[in-house]
Amino acid sequence: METEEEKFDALIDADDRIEPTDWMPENYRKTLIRQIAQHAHSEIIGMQPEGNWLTRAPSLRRKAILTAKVQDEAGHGLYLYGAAETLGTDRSELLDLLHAGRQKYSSIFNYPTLTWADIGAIGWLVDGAAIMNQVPLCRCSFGPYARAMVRICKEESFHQRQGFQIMLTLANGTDAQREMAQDALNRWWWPTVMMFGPADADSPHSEQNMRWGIKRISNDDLRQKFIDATVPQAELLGLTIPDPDLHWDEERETYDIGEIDWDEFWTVVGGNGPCNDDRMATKVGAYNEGEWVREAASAYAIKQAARAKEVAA
Ligand code: BYC
Repeated sequence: METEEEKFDALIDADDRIEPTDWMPENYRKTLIRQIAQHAHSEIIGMQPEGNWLTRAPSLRRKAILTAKVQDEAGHGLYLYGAAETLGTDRSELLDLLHAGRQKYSSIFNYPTLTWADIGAIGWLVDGAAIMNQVPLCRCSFGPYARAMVRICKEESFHQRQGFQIMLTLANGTDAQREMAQDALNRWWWPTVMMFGPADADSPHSEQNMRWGIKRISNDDLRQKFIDATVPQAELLGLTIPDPDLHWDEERETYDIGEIDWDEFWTVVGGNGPCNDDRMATKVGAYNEGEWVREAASAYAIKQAARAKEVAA
């Protein structure tokens, strides 16, 4: 008779989905909780750099669009916490781990948004990178994560376009606007390139995650796809990517880039980037201020449960 592990391996080999009620190896479950939680936390913390410009958007239309985008990120966080909960964990547990610094969120959100052009650069570059990473996750072997990603990717695609449109407007505007757009590209380019994670050779989780069908494309291959898609977009904008070594490699038929500053990446991941302390203080502060909402919601739920019991009796 087939063991549970053999059944699981057969599903993975057949490229089928694993569902929450299926048996799964403990490390598969833990890896997914780690990745989905990190992803959910990134969506929620990612609201901060953009939220910073909600009150200063240059027009009512831009403000409405940005508000909708930031709300979308909150929704993504909620779908993802929901997906993680199907693995037997609890959202409040995951938040405790984040607040205690024991779970990560994406390095990219530890950089400041200094001008309005940063909102364009985030949409264009950061959401562009996120889509590149997340489209293959729609085929992830764990059903609830894969299904959550389908809707998230549709919304991210709209976000990317609104970011590019902001950059296009600035790039075709006054000299000061063009300079602002170039400055934002200068500051966001390398952190976005780093977002895909360490080089394959230095990525401890990649091999196993690829075998389990959690990751479908490696960090380096996704990074390359992003660069190849984005360089022509920068050319269309008339902006210069801040990498003197960037060039088209005739033989490989792809762009080669200069050295990535991995020290900077690990410094930011390690909690010492420009905004790490600020992001966490804001997040923990908001959570603590929301205590009364959680108390009210749970008092209401207890009351409803008691009423349902009375009716049933
Ligand atoms: N930042 O072996 P590796 C968004 C960590 S939100 C921080 O390659 P893995 C958006 C990694 O966790 C974007 N840490 O790991 C929202 C691991 O550390 P631990 C978020 C990073 O898991 C609002 C160690 O480095 N997207 O789209 O195989 C507005 C070794 O790495 C980072 C996701 O979360 C990083 N950038 O691959 C706009 C997508 N990179 O856990 C946009 C889902 C690596 O061992 N996640 N680390 O302590 C993934 O696809 C994968 O988890 C990663 C890393 C590619 C990120």
